[in-house]
Amino acid sequence: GRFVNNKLQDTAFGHNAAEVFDQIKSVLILACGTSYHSGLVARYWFEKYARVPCAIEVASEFRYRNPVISADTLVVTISQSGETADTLAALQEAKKLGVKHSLVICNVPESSLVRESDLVMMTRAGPEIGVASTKAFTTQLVALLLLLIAVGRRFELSRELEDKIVSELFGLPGNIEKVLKLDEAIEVLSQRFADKQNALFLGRGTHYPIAMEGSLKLKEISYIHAEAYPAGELKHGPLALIDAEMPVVTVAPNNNLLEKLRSNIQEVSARGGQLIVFMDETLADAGDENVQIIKMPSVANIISPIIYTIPLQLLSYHVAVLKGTDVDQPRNLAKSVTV
Ligand code: F1P
Repeated sequence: GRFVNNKLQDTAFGHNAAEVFDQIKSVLILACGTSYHSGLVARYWFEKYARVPCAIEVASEFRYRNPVISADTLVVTISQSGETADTLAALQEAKKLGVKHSLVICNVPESSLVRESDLVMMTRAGPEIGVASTKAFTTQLVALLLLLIAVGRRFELSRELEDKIVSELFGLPGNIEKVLKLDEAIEVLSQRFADKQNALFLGRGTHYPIAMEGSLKLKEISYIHAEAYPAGELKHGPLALIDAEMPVVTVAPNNNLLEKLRSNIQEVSARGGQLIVFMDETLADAGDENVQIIKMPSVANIISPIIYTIPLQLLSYHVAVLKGTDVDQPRNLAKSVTV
């Protein structure tokens, strides 16, 4: 019942959702870990496509800051488990500060965050067996696109873009199937990482948080130290780290980005660095022997963060398997951090 005649219903978020969405003037997203990264993508979407003022903070810091927050803000928490203590505490802090409306994007119906929130969007990603969040992340992104429609309609999201998002979402399974076919190529690529101590991930715009998520996955399951930077920040410090021992993974779906990345590519290549670029199959190669290109299916910008997440998850998986680490139960980590 979420869609009637291809139009998303407000009630997908709860019976009083329309009333809440009509009142809000801005969105504040609070989440931890992987869920924070999906929120970061959503901030780009909300502001870029619908001009919805959107802020985001890691939930674990929110209550230590005495933030200025207005009552007509919609607080959106994102959590796979619904039990992350810092996210729950942040929601409670926001309510103490006078916020009236809250919505949770969550995978567990009977969880604390669901109980504490006015509106609920269940992700239905199925049980996450491994500790590191993967399908929950891509599903959160889908839920956030639906929220973009519901809230964005009240701001500046055009009807045309709304229809485009809906049709791209219906086409998503087919595109994901195509990306999964890259599995073998990514397995081969993973050999370049197995003996490395460090890696860098670069992205721009909505793909910067995807680079962050790629680096978090590599850390979590293969224990390789990885950092993500916005592509433009490379020359402001991290370039000093580049040598043959530092693979640089770049998420560069569109031409505009690839053009701007050419100087990055040269900078890395000149220092003997290995560059791995995930890019749209329709674009021309960078043409450099130190650059390995993985060609991705050509997809609309709006859904490309979902599509580009998958090869990065596969990369971490194959590196972890090669290194013999426990993919499902990484050392020191818990499925939900309840303290
Ligand atoms: C947040 C999170 C996960 C991470 C690990 C620890 O959990 O940081 O993203 O992979 O499981 O917790 P949640 O609030 O999304 O359940």
